[in-house]
Amino acid sequence: MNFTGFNINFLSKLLAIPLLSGWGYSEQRARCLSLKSTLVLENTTILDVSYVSGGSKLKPHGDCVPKVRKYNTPTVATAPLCRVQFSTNTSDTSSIRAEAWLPDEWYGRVLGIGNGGLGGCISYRDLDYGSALHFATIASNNGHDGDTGRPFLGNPEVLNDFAFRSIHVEAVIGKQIVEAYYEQPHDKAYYLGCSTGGRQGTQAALNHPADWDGIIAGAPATDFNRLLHWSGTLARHLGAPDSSSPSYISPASWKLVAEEILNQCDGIDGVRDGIITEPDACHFRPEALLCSGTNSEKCLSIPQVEALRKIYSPLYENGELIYPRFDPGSEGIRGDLLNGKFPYYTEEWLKYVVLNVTEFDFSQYGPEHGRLSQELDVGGISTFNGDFSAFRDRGGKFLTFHGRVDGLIASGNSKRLYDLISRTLMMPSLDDFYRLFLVPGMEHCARGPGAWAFGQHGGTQGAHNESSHNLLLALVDWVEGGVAPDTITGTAVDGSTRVHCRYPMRSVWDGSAYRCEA
Ligand SMILES: *[C@@H]1O[C@H](CO)[C@@H](O)[C@H](O)[C@H]1NC(C)=O
Ligand SMILES: *[C@@H]1O[C@H](CO)[C@@H](O)[C@H](O)[C@H]1NC(C)=O
Ligand SMILES: *[C@@H]1O[C@H](CO)[C@@H](O)[C@H](O)[C@H]1NC(C)=O
Ligand SMILES: *[C@@H]1O[C@H](CO)[C@@H](O)[C@H](O)[C@H]1NC(C)=O
Ligand SMILES: [Ca+2]
Repeated sequence: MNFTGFNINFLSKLLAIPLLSGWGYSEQRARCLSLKSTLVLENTTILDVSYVSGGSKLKPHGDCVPKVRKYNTPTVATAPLCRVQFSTNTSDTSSIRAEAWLPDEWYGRVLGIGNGGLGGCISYRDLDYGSALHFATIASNNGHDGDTGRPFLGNPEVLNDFAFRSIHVEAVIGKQIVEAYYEQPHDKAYYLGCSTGGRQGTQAALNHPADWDGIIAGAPATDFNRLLHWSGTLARHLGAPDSSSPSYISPASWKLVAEEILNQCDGIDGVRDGIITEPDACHFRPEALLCSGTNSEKCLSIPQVEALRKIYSPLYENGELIYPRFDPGSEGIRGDLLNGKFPYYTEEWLKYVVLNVTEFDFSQYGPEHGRLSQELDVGGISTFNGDFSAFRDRGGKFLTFHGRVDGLIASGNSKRLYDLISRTLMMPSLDDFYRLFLVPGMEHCARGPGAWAFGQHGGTQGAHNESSHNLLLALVDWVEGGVAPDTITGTAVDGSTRVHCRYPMRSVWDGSAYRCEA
């Protein structure tokens, strides 16, 4: 066994749990393959079972061709493991396709994996990540293949899988597969997801509080209907889908805007490093870019400046806050909120789920569509409810994080959810069971100029298998050792690190380093 790099808490817990030590290779392989005929689970068909030696290249489940994410590129299973592919009927008209990766060296832990966007795609990257860290890891296709909303049209049960059911099936069926294979029940169950996966994790804590002992819900797409409406509205401010609109802002002009925002706000935190630690302290004045004479590429027109004012303000309709503002500093994002197109996810959702049509003219998009989406709340997708009492009372632990240059989901929404839970449970601090880390310079779930890598998904653990630098290991320490993470240290692309603070603490530069202050 190779424990190099694990911190002491994690290690000592590992040693307490029996492994499959008694089995030799051929015995283990035979045991694995026998699952094909011996596993009998409710509503479930075992599609394939294979024993995989460490470092093997695997063929992903075939027909998932996501538009945005490339989850199903051929993947490597780092750990030797038993791979179980299965399908579970969730109703007469819906089913979930999933995989369980059961490592030879198992420490009693189950890990459920979330999805992204409107997917639709099994995250092989995270199956590998979890199983390499000795979790029996389960991931699913969220009830449909691909990253479009088309499968939802006329299929409310498929939508229900996406909205709340697939992660529950991972928990229920996954735990049974684990127990059958290892001949003993699991000890603790964890969940890991970001974006839609963050919403799924939040939904799980609210609706199936017994499923997971610890949940990581990154950059969660909570208040989902309003999130999509906000995205559509931002795009409309820029004239989308008409890129010849006078308020359209070209990529070159966005560069100007980004530079001017840094010019005005980078120094507020005490360091001009290209990162705005607290975007909420940045009161960007776009009129600084207003053309004085004739329009040119180096300045902005009045309609453009007006669009920017709206984008960098919270969205209110009829006096009601719909969604927090776009974080200044997030202009460099990939994704289609600001590029003059109508945002893909809002488009798919409105057509296939809200209006139940295949065509829609998005130049007609307006507040009434946001209201309709919110009123129907199909599948209970909104996931914006502060009542975490059942999850808290059973001892569940919840970790969430949000990048401050997330150009798809405003980080202010995670503060807003924290405050909603706090008010609902009448707990001024949620520290006992719920911690939110705000991450300066982090884009959506990963990337960006900040120190954004902290084990939030496969490929982000770098050289740091320690709970101080890895959120998943930190969660294990919290659930099993009672040691809650006060901070999390992220690693940037250049290898530098930064300590991230839990809300509502602030990250303050003291002249030589960032510290967290109340
Ligand atoms: C951390 O864990 C991963 C996955 O098990 C492994 O590939 C990597 O070598 C480990 N790194 C260290 C420093 O132990
Ligand atoms: C799942 O549903 C399909 C189609 O309705 C059916 O053919 C199959 O027998 C079901 N499987 C199980 C295990 O219930
Ligand atoms: C099996 O399917 C039935 C009907 O479709 C459903 O009520 C039940 O909850 C399902 N069981 C599991 C474990 O998903
Ligand atoms: C579209 O279909 C869903 C069921 O999938 C339904 O809840 C919703 O009310 C429908 N929308 C309209 C505008 O009828
Ligand atoms: Ca700065």
